Amino acid sequence: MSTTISRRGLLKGIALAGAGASAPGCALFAKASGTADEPWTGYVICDSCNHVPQCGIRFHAKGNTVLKIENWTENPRNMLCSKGLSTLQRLYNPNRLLYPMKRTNPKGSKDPGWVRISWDEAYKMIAAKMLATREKYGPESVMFYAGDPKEPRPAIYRLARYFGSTTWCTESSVGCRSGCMMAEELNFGCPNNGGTPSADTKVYLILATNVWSQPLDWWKAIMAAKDRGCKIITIDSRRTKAAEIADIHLQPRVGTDAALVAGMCRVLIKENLYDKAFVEEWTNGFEAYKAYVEEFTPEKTEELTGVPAQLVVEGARLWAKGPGAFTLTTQSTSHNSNGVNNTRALLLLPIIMGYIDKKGGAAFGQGPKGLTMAAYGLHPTLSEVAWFNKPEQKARRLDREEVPLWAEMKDQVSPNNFPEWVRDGKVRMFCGWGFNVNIWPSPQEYAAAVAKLDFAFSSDYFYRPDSHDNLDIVLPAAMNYERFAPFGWYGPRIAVRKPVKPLGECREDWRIAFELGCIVDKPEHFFGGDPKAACDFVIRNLGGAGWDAFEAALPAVSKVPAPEPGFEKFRTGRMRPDGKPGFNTVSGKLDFASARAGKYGYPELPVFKPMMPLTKEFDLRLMNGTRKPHITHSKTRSDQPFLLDIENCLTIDMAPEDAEKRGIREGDWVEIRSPYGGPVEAKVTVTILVPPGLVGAQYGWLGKQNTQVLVGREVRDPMSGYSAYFEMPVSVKKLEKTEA
Ligand SMILES: Nc1nc2c(c(=O)[nH]1)N[C@H]1C(S)=C(S)[C@@H](COP(=O)(O)OP(=O)(O)OC[C@H]3O[C@@H](n4cnc5c(=O)[nH]c(N)nc54)[C@H](O)[C@@H]3O)O[C@H]1N2
Ligand SMILES: Nc1nc2c(c(=O)[nH]1)N[C@H]1C(S)=C(S)[C@@H](COP(=O)(O)OP(=O)(O)OC[C@H]3O[C@@H](n4cnc5c(=O)[nH]c(N)nc54)[C@H](O)[C@@H]3O)O[C@H]1N2
Ligand SMILES: [Mo]
Repeated sequence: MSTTISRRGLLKGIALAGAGASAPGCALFAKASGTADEPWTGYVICDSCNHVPQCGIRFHAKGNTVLKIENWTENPRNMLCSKGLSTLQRLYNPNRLLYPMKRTNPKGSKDPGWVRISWDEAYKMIAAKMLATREKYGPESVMFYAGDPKEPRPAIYRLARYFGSTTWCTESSVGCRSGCMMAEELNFGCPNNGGTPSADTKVYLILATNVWSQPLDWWKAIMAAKDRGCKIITIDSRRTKAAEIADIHLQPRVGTDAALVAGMCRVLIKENLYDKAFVEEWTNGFEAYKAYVEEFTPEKTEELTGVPAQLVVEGARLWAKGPGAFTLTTQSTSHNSNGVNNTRALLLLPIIMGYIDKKGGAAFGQGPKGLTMAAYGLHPTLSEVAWFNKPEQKARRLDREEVPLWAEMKDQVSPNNFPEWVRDGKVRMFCGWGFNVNIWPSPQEYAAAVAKLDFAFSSDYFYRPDSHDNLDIVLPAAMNYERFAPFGWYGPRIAVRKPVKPLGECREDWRIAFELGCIVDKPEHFFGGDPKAACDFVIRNLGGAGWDAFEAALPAVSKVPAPEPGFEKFRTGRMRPDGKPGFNTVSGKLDFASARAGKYGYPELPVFKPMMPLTKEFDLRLMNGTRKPHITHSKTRSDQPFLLDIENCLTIDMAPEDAEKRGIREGDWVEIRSPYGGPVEAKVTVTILVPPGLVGAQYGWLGKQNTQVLVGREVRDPMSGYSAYFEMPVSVKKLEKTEA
């Protein structure tokens, strides 16, 4: 598949789509400047979703202008989707930020009065503020933040570390995958959210994972397994594509997974289907869990979850016909107020059956030494992750009393109390990369906090009024086609890039972080400001031949040495840093009960807890944010106008019964309210994708269509500090209007 667009056609398309994100009063578009007309071929990584699947893009350029893109077939991830294929529209979008800008009007003014400044001036102002703020209020008062963009992170980790601030946080510590990862680490002693089924897998468990959130090859692998005769069980609150192809679809009400799993485990125990020998030798706390699940009869489980009693039994019996593998959502089960425990419960299913690291079971893959995307640190040595994990740093953390288990386990601070930190003077300055206030519940409160800071800057592709209007400086970031760092990696394989030069004065994020580091600290800590040198350092650290050799090999994707794969690595000490058999948990075993959680007053077992009750007024539950194939968070709308052709406003999914009761039909406009905010306006799709009682929505639409105002800040999972994005009770009423 490939896509080609002409500059003229592109500009026309964008004008029609009315891209709503330009900076007031700035000429932002510069022509791509090429040197020669020689056609050449480049290689980069797609950054459309969350910088994680790292799908490969091959592009054809003339001079410095990319004319056409296609699948980079030699790359292990080589199928571009609608989002990736439209990224050229983003690269040449006339609303791109191209120059550093500073405000000239006081905060709170309607027009910030942005003027173009040089990088020198921007760096001088920022560095002076960083040093003065640290001097006066201590290092923790300077907050470092990266949004969904994960690629800038390794460099920002390093900047925060050498600047000496533990107030380093990301969208993952606000509310992405780290909540589920916390559950994985509590149960397994390491992150593991599963993988695709192998040739020997007999049953595959899809735990709340959305086909549309995954790279295209994910679905292909599952369909291939199904063709081989592998049985599929899907546990999802909606009737998704993954539910449609399942042999058994278990559809618990949102946030009730801990009860469903308790019911299933009770069946496995009563019918003696579980792996007794494995449980005895390799797990901890089984007896306590066994006693806990006693009350979760199939009937009681049905009452709590909505899953028919018979299906609870059948689901458990089918799962016992393993070996079984699983895949776990990256985030959605952590988006309710019992999120970590619901996720821990789901992850007991492979444990109780002993499918851990067995042939055909749940693999515990090990990449090249130290290379871990799990912390989005790319490489712990580059990111200096060890520094953040030292006791003296942990003792200084701003979140240590608010989310103590999180603070112990995670190297990134939980910033969900950012408004309170600003109010109390704990945070004075903000250094952002890809910062979006609309990630948060009640985003207006976070925007107001930004306005109260002494100084704030962020780097971005575009000017986003909600997030940027109260900054002091906005910096233009180079896009994926224009940067060297970081390289893509797929197990032992490493894909370096051959990019174009940035448009205007854009700079890559790694360079911005390193250049600031050179000023506030020492150039020798920051590779003299050179991102490519930093990547070369990591590649050589991994035993690879280095950047130049890897670039010369393009389009082939090079390799670094990696540990031999192997099964049951826990028997031979490969799962623990000390080399002893077992797992890297406190108990040394897989934990049904976690003393680590108990230490801070959380329940040791992954217990069930009811969700916020619905009321007469707020009689539906809002699942605010499940993924769609053509949308990423708040991006990919006006940035890539092709995608607005698919959907150009907030649409919500409603079950036919719920729509009918309210006199609502497909295509009607409605208003949504919650106890915390609204009204939010949306167009309705009537669909069996959602069960009665549940409304599904996309977050990321702005203005009157911004669903984040419906989410209350105080409803959180106490373990992760994450907001209950998927739990809010809402009302939905028909509006008498036909246009947005
Ligand atoms: N209600 C609800 N809220 C949610 C979620 C949900 O499901 N429901 N999901 C949560 C999850 S899982 C996530 S990951 C977050 C996502 O939350 P965000 O991090 O807010 O994601 P984006 O909307 O992608 O915004 C990121 C910003 O970074 C900019 N950007 C993109 N790439 C780069 C880059 O490489 N460099 C720089 N400098 N800037 C860049 C974009 O232009 C954009 O302005 O939202 C969370 N919030
Ligand atoms: N197209 C696209 N792809 C993306 C993104 C994007 O914005 N767009 N974002 C990327 C990012 S940052 C992330 S974190 C991932 C998210 O990836 P996923 O977590 O896979 O995505 P979601 O669609 O939020 O949720 C998955 C499923 O969980 C179900 N679910 C929700 N709550 C519950 C519950 O309480 N119990 C059960 N059993 N099921 C539940 C939903 O019905 C949904 O089908 O996607 C990444 N990929
Ligand atoms: Mo995410």
